[in-house]
Amino acid sequence: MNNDDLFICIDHVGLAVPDLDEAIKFHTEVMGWRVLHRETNEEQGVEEAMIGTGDQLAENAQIQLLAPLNENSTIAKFLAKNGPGMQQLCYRVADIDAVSAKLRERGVRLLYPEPKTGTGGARINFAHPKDTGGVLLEITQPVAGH
Ligand code: CMX
Repeated sequence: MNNDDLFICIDHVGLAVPDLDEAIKFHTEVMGWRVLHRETNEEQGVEEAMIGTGDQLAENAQIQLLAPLNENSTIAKFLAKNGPGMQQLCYRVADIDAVSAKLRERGVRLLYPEPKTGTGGARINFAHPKDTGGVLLEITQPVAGH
């Protein structure tokens, strides 16, 4: 990794789905991906699964399946407006505090003043699609060892 690089790689692409079990079935049985991790994140209002290849989270690029936990969920709102589909792109970073500072310095507004907790305990934040050319951009610092 070059010292000037902000990002390590694409960590995952997030897909909004109405039903997590059905989406897992399609992406494993038809697409041949593997479920690497599954959890409920109350704060984000989602039931989610990370699918991909390899043996553990954040080993390779992943697909995150995101189903709404309730009707107030960001994902419920997204599904009502757009239907199922790509909701976010997520870049992996080594130091989210340093990258957040750099992005803010360059005029990109992040949604949260401090990182929140994402998949598998990762530290996450988001840049609003209005600041990033129409793509909801997440940045994630996975837990060391994942
Ligand atoms: N991708 C691209 N554009 C999007 C978008 C998305 N996912 N979500 C909203 N937008 C656009 C809308 O199209 C709309 O544009 P126009 O004004 O041109 O019509 C504008 O943003 C506002 O849309 P909205 O429906 O009113 O949405 P909100 O402002 O209520 O919410 C956002 C947008 C980004 C603040 C909200 O989705 C958010 O807080 N996201 C971050 C948290 C999150 O996504 N959590 C779930 C995943 C958890 C995880 O990854 O772990």
